[in-house]
Amino acid sequence: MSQPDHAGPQTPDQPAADGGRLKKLLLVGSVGCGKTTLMQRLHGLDFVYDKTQGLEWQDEIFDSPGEFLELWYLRHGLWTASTDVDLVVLMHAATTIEMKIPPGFHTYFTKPVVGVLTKIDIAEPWMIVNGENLLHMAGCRVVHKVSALTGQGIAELLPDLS
Ligand SMILES: Nc1nc2c(ncn2[C@@H]2O[C@H](COP(=O)(O)OP(=O)(O)O)[C@@H](O)[C@H]2O)c(=O)[nH]1
Ligand SMILES: [Mg+2]
Repeated sequence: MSQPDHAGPQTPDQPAADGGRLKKLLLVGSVGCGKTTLMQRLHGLDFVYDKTQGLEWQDEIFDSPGEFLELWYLRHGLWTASTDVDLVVLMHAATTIEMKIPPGFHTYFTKPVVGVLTKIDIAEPWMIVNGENLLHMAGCRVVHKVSALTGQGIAELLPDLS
């Protein structure tokens, strides 16, 4: 897969979270929805595209490969990882129209979930409504709309992650 034009290194232009304030998080979402980029944003790291190959963690954030969600036979890896966190962050890219997270998926976990809709900087308004609905169907009562790249919506997200 070729690297996208905007692949790093590129330093976030807004202050990121103080990693110490974050709950222990597990980022869950399909391939390319923006999990690793969000983690880099939250840690204030350079944006460097790097396909997540396995469960990776940095400070308080567990980053999972999208395949753990998309391939049912790998899904148990998400459940196992979730036992070690405070909060599961279910993520979906607004630019992805189809449902990637099964309806009611929050019941798979014994931990609270929060929804994060990414890529709102490049999505049409109807895509944002669609993505929000998909995350609500997945069981997220609260859905935050963000762009990990521009930082839009991150300040509003932080209190729910802290
Ligand atoms: N425009 C835009 N691109 C994003 C955003 N988040 C991630 N990306 C891009 O989407 C691609 C996949 O992101 P990545 O974080 O690796 O996805 P992951 O597979 O869920 O970890 C990369 O090229 C990112 O730069 C966002 O909020 N807005
Ligand atoms: Mg990744």
